[in-house]
Amino acid sequence: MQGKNPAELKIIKLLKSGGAGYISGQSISSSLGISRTAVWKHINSLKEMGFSIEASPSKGYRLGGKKGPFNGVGIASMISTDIIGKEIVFFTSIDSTNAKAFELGRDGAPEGTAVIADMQTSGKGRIGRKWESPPGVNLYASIILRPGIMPQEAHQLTFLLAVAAAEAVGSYSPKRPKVKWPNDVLIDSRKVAGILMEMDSEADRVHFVVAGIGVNLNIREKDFPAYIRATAASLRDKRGAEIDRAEFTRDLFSSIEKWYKIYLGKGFSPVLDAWKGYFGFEGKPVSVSSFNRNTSGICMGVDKDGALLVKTPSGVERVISGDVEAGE
Ligand code: BT5
Repeated sequence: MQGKNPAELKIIKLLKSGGAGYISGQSISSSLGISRTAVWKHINSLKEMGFSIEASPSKGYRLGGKKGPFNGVGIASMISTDIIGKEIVFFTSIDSTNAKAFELGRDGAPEGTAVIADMQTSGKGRIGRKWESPPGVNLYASIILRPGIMPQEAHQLTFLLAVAAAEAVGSYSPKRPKVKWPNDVLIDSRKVAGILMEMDSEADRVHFVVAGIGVNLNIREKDFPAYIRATAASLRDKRGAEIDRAEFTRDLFSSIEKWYKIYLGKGFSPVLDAWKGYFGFEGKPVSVSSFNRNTSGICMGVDKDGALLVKTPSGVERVISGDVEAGE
């Protein structure tokens, strides 16, 4: 884990607030209540992290034009939300951000704590599947939520995350993304983001939910492992330009927070309505595999709880979990 250094984050925020102007070492030292030498040391460590900071002996310090690094301080200095990502726990490498967030959740980490990693060695998909998580290119994030809901309502947060992810992806994509029931964000029918919700609960109460999200930001499609090359998409390739990962994280977290506040205030229905606006399967033939069952038919949309409705020769079936494929 990268050491959290509140002084460094404060210095970056001060420099950002100064815009193109210089801020004197003296004013940084007095607003943080630390010595000028300590300021100088922090500035050096920020430079080592990859921040471009210009120093002038007479005027002080200011931020250079280069974008900040993708690390705990770099991301935290961008975040403008009240809840989501208020606390950022960053790793250059970890097995799974979901596993770590679960551990932190059990230890009582506050709502909104976000675990983010540059790479994952055992990134998880649903039901024991794998999430490809190479370094230096994508976003892998897990957020702890404590919404005070019943376990049977927790799946609603998957829809919430999918809406927020589609919204954030959409603001970088020339094409409007679609959502695949229940948890994928697609561009041109290929998966650009996946969501994994895990919860800690007792019979009638959710203690916390870990909302995990992986977004293929700057990976090149040719670099995907062969088994997903035909089904995965990269936002970089769709957009034709690099995406700043810290900026994307800021935008994603703002969207999640916006929808989370709507959900807490007004319930699931506005979230589901927004989700339907991204859903591309209604009226189309689908085939859904869940556990030991396959259901094929025409997709009739989703009901008020988010269950998938599939019209089959024997009637309309209600599917509550599984994987959807476009059918014949
Ligand atoms: C998901 O599962 O889509 C959930 C993915 C959640 C990943 C995030 S990253 C941060 C957090 N920490 C974790 O450990 N996980 C979460 P599922 O619907 O089961 O899809 C998994 C399937 O997608 C795999 O079996 C592959 O076929 C495919 N896949 C794997 N990596 C991919 C990638 N990077 N891009 C697109 N498809 C991928």
